[in-house]
Amino acid sequence: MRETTVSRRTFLKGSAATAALACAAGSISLGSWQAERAAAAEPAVTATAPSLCNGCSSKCGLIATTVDGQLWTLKGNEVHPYSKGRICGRGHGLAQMAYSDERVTQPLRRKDDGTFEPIDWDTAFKEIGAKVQDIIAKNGPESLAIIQDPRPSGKQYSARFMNALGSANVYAHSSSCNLSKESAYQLTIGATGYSNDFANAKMVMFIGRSYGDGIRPSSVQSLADAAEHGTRVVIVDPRLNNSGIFASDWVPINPGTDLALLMAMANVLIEEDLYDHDFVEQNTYGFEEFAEQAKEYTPEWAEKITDVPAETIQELARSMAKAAPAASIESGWRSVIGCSYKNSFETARAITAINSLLGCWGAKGGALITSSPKAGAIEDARFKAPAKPAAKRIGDAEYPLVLASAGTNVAALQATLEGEIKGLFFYNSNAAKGYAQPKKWTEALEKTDLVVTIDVQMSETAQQSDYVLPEVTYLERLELPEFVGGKKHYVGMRTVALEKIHPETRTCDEIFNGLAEACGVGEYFQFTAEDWAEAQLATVGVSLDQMKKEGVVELPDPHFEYGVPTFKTASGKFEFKTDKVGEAGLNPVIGWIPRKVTPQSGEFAIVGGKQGIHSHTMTQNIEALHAISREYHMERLWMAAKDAADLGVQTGDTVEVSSSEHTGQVEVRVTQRLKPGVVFLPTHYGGDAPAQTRAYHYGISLTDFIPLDAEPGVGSMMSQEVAVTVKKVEA
Ligand SMILES: Nc1nc2c(c(=O)[nH]1)N[C@H]1C(S)=C(S)[C@@H](COP(=O)(O)OP(=O)(O)OC[C@H]3O[C@@H](n4cnc5c(=O)[nH]c(N)nc54)[C@H](O)[C@@H]3O)O[C@H]1N2
Ligand SMILES: Nc1nc2c(c(=O)[nH]1)N[C@H]1C(S)=C(S)[C@@H](COP(=O)(O)OP(=O)(O)OC[C@H]3O[C@@H](n4cnc5c(=O)[nH]c(N)nc54)[C@H](O)[C@@H]3O)O[C@H]1N2
Ligand code: SF4
Ligand SMILES: [Mo]
Repeated sequence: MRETTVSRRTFLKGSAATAALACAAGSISLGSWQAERAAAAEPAVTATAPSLCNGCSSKCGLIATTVDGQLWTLKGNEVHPYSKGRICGRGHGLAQMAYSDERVTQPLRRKDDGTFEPIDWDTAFKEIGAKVQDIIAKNGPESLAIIQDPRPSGKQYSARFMNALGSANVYAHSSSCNLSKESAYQLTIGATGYSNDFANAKMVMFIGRSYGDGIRPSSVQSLADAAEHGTRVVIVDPRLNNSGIFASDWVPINPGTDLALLMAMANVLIEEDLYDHDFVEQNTYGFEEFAEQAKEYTPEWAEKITDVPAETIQELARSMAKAAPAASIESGWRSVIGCSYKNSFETARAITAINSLLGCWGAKGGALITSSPKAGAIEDARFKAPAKPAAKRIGDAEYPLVLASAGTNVAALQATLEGEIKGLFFYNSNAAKGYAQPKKWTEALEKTDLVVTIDVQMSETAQQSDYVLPEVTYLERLELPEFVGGKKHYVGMRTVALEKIHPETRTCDEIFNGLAEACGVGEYFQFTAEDWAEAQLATVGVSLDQMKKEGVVELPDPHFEYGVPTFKTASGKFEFKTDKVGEAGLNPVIGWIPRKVTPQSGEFAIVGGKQGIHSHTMTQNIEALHAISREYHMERLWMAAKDAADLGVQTGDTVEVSSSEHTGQVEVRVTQRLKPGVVFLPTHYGGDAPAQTRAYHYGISLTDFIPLDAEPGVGSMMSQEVAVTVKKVEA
C-alpha cells in the first residue's frame, strides 16, 4: 500500500467527487463517517491499493482509495482491458458489501431446529474434517464435490482441495451461464470464445446478448464507438433491450427460435451464392453436408417458427454478405446460447457457422480468435499438485460434450438427489438459488451428510448448509494472479485494499489451508496465497511488488495479426460437422432443433435478463443498490401493451405468474418494448434468504419457475424452457 498524507483541502475535494459518484452509480455509503472525517482537524491518511472487482466474471481492475483505513472511492484501473479506467454501477455498489450490516462474521453451525450457532474456526475445521474422512471411508472420495464460481484464488484452491481428497468432482457455475456456448465453440472453432472487431466492423448482429444490460465497461465502450462511426448494429431480441440506443435495427423474435433464423440466413447465403468460397474450401470441414441440410431451412420456413418476416431474414443475410468480411455475429455470453434452451449448444454452433460463411474469422472488422497467457510450470516442490483422481468427474460420461474446465453442476445436483454425492462444498456460489430449480436443491441438500458454504453473507445456499465459513470480502484479501487474453496479454491481481473488518473472517487461502489440514491433506497446502502468487508471477517475469503497486501489468506482446486463425479443433479446420457430436447421439452436422417447451394458447414465453446495477443474486441485498431497485420498481415483470390490454392490466398492477413448478406474485411494467406473447423478468430478485432482510421476498425469481432438466450433450440448466400463465390479482 502506498501511503500519503493529504491536506484537509484536497480531502474535501475528494469528498465532493465521491458524493457525485455515489449518486451516479449508487455507490458506497459510509454514513456519518465521511462528514466526521471532513470536520476533523488533523490531516487524513490516504492510501491506494489495486484490486479486481468481484461483481462478475469480468473481474475488472480497480484502484481503491482509503482514508484513515476506510474505503473512500473505487475507480477503474486504466491498464485493465475490461475496465479501461471505469467500473460499472454494480462494481461501485458491491464495495458496500465490506461494511454491510448483514455479513456473516463468524463460522456458523446449523442446529437441529434449523437455526445457526456461532462456533470457533478450530471446532468448525475439526468437525468438517471428521465428517469428510467419514464420508471417504464409507463412500469413497468420489462422493465429495465442490461447486464454485471461478474466482482468482477460489478456482485453484477448490480444485486442489478436491483433487487432494481424491475427487475429480469440481464444478463451475457454467451450467447456469455460458456452458453450452463455450462447449460448442470449443468444438467448432477450437476456442471457448472470440471477440468482434468493433473498431473496424461495418455490421454486427447481436443474438440476445446485451452490452447495455449485461455490462462490461470495455464492451459498452466498443459498442458506443462502433455506433458512433456508423457500424450497423442489429439486435435480435424479443425485448428492445438497453443496447437499443446503439442499434440500427431491432428484430423481435419468438424466444428460443434464434436457431431457425440463423439456419435460414445460412440457407440464403448458400442458395444465393453469397458465401466466401475460398474460406469455406480451405478452412472448413463438413460443408457439403451442412449445405445439403440447409436447403430445407428457407426464410419462409423460418418465418413460421421465429415470427421474423422472410424478407427481413433475406435482407439481413444479404447485407451481412455485402459487408463481409467486416461483418459478424457477436460472440454472446449467457442469453440464448449459454444455458437457456434445449437448442442453446446448437444455436451457438450455428452462430459460428454464419461467421464462417461470411469468411470473417480473423478478418479486419470480423470475428477474432485471440490467445490467452497463463502461468508456467513452477519448479518449487512445495506447490506440487496432487495426483489426478482415479474416478472421472460425475456427469462427464452422461454429458460427453461438456467443456472440461467447467463440468455440469446440474449433473452434480442430479447425483446428489440420487444419493451418489454425500458431501458438498460451495465457494462464492449461490447454487441453491441460481443454478437450477431451488426446490430440487433443497431436496438434494437435505439428503447429504455434509454441506459447507464459504460466503460473505447468508445466501440461500448458506442458509441450507451445515456449516457456513465466513470469508473476508474481496477488498480485504490478496489473491492469486488472474490472466487476461486478447489482442494484448495482461495479468491482474487483488491486493489488500482494506484491513480486515471483522476479526473472525478469513481469506480464501486460510480457509482452504485449514480445511485441508483437518481433512488430512495439509501437505498440499503448506503455503499462503501470497507465496503461490509470487511463484506464479515469477513464471511470467513479473514481481509481486510490481503487482502490489500496479494491480494490472501488460505481459509481452503476443503480436496479434489479422488473418485466418488456426482452428484448434479435431479436424484442424472450422467444423460444420463434428464427429464427437454424432457420437453423443446428436446430429453431427449443424442443423435445426426445436426448443423443448413451446408456449400454447393462453400461455407466455418467459425470458430473463440482467439489469445494469445488479449482479446475479449477489447484490440483491446491497443497501444502496437495493434502494435504487425499490425507488424505480425495477423488480417488475415486463408485459407487452397488447397483452396487458387483453388481460386488463396496467403498470403497477399485481399479477400472478404460474408454471408447472411455482406460482408467484409481482407487479407489472407495461411496455411497447416487448414482443406480444412474451414476458420479461429481471433476474436479480425473489430472494429467499431471511437473513438478507432487504432482499427477502422482494420480487420473484425465474429459477423458481424452471423444471429441473439438462440440455442433452452438455448438461446446461435450460433456464428458459418453461411456459407460464399470467393473471391479474384483483386489488
Ligand atoms: N448488469 C449485469 N451485467 C452482467 C452480469 C450481471 O449479473 N449483471 N453478469 C455477467 C455475466 S456472468 C453474464 S453471463 C452476462 C450475461 O449477459 P447477456 O448474455 O447479455 O445476458 P442477459 O441479460 O441474460 O440477456 C440479454 C438479452 O437476451 C434477451 N433474450 C432472452 N431470451 C432470448 C431469446 O430466446 N432470443 C433472443 N434473441 N434474445 C433473448 C433478453 O431479453 C435480454 O435483453 O452478463 C455479464 N454482465
Ligand atoms: N436467480 C438468478 N440465478 C442466476 C443468475 C441470475 O442473474 N439470477 N445468473 C446466472 C449467471 S449468468 C451466473 S454467471 C451465475 C453466477 O453464479 P454465482 O456466482 O453463484 O452468483 P450469485 O448468485 O451472485 O452468488 C454468488 C455468491 O457468492 C457470494 N460472495 C460474494 N462475494 C464473495 C466473496 O468474496 N467470497 C465468497 N466466498 N463468497 C462471496 C455472494 O454472497 C453469493 O452468495 O448465476 C446464474 N444464475
Ligand atoms: S463489469 Fe462491473 S461488476 Fe463486473 S467486474 Fe467489471 S466493474 Fe465489476
Ligand atoms: Mo454468467
